[in-house]
Amino acid sequence: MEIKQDLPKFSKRDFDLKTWRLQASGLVKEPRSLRYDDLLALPKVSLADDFTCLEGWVVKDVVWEGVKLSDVLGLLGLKPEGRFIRLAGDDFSVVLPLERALEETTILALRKGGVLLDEYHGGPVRLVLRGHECYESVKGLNKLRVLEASEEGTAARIALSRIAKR
Ligand SMILES: Nc1nc2c(c(=O)[nH]1)N[C@H]1C(S)=C(S)[C@@H](COP(=O)(O)O)O[C@H]1N2
Ligand SMILES: [Mo]
Repeated sequence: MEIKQDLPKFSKRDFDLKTWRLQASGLVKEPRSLRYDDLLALPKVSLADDFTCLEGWVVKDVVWEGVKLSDVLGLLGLKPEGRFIRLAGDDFSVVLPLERALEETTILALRKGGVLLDEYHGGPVRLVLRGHECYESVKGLNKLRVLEASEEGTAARIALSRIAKR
């Protein structure tokens, strides 16, 4: 396993914090778009973990800071029928059971290594969870949808097809 000093830069996704929104839909009491400032108003948490990609590299002890997904869902209110959640960027999505989404260590990261997430590392908001698969760390997260039944996200397929091409 190759040890990298920092997460590699794969692609650039531009964003503007003033117009950025996290669109929330599905089984929430108050479906609405959250602004970056709504996230900044929540309590900050941090999480340190090795980041291991299935393609065979690891970055040791990446320190993420952000807000708990459970606090974000607290702003929206969950309907009792909700069992799963889809978390997505423009082109990439994962579906998690709500129990996993509500864990203390499931965060929407805003910073990595003390620095605001930039357009190369999935800014402004990136999903990070304890013990995740690399592809579960959705970069450029801007949509969430609470679901009654599970469905397939695109993340695993996209990430695994990259490996198959190598
Ligand atoms: N939106 C989006 N997020 C993504 C991916 C992607 O292709 N698109 N790839 C995932 C995979 S497989 C890895 S290893 C990491 C890479 O993170 P990095 O670009 O910060 O190095 O992002 C994850 N999140
Ligand atoms: Mo990966």
